[in-house]
Amino acid sequence: MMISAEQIQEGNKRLVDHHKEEYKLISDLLTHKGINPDRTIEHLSDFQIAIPSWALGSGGTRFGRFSIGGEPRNLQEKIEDVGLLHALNRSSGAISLHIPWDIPKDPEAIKQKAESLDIRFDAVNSNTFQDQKIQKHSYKNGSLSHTHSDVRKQAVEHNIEVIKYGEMLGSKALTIWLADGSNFPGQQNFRKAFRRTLDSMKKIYDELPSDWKMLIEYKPFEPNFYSTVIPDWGTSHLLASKLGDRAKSLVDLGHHLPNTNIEQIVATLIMENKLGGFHFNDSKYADDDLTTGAIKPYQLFLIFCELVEDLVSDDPDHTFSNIDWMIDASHNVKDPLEDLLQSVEAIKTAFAKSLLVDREKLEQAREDNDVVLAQEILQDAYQTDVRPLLRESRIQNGAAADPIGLYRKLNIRKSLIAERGVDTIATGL
Ligand code: PSV
Ligand code: MN
Repeated sequence: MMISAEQIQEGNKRLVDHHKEEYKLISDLLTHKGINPDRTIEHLSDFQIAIPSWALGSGGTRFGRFSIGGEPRNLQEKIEDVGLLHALNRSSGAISLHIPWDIPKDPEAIKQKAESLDIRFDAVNSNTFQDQKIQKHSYKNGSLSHTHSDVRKQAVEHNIEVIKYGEMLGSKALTIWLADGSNFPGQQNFRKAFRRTLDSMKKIYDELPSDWKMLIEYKPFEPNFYSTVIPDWGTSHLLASKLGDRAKSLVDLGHHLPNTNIEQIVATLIMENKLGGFHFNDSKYADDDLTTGAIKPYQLFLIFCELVEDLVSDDPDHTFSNIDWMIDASHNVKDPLEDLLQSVEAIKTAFAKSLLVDREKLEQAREDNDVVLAQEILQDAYQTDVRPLLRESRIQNGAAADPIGLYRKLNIRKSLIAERGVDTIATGL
């Protein structure tokens, strides 16, 4: 199923007049502050956030899974779902595939389908955290860090195979997230596990096409509860530094212990030119995979303040455009498409607010150790209602003024259920 340009226009009609009034207010406010509204809209329009192929169905926990109905049955349908999101917000123009859940059996047809919906292929993800039926060795005790060389070899070969699939579709990055680690003290030799992981990663890095990046994700716990081989940004950064320029760290918001200062991590990685990928979600406790911005929107804003620092300074070598942005969430009770629309909106809201920070004044306040003023400057941007800016960017790009409103008005989920059935289950976590 597809949403036509006419349906979008029709849906926007009744909202446009009121929007114009609201947009005028904010564009006057920005101009008054010396910020160019058109440039801000341009930044917003350029910013695309990839949708992970595994977030299009209802996720589950180890206690249960409640299907939403009409879940995509194959890769074609997953791409169609991303096409629906992109038609509604024009900000979801990329999909990130997970192998072997999404092996493209007919890569040409898959590519064409994506092209027809204006969707490109973001980073490809390998999976050495689950055993597949046809696989020889088990990953129960690890993959790239395993004590046995034949298991490591299998995991390395899998990653190289993932690169090959990515190449067929035009991806430019491989994301590695390892479940490797240990559940009990004494179980694993930390140093040996690190060295084995590095050695395996070197073998994968050697096979990385010259215009590709290797993104190394870190996570402090789960599924292992005592230690993980790549627990934090420092370890990810260490591996990336030892591997080479094209290896970078990937920050997943859910992969930090509560209250970690993620914005500071972001600042350091950008400073070292080692931030390559970003996974958005939100959490109260750990890797909760909740809708981005649902719990800690101010933290998200502060993170964006760091992310955009070199973008707003018009530094031609800025990191921002070279980062792979992706939502990494799971939807246990919401319609996944509605949840993804909410996440994109929250991400762009934080992004837009971060663009409103008066950087010059902030820097001066910092130099003067004027703590109160520095906080006021951040709050001034954070408290601004940027929704009309986001709406204007969508309208200019032919998207829906109110994506969730239109999704509901068009009864998309009902149509998907009619087309695909109630009992469909999408591959993924
Ligand atoms: C597991 O925590 C995880 O959410 C990682 O963040 C990966 O990016 C994702 O699963 C898919 O492998
Ligand atoms: Mn992730």
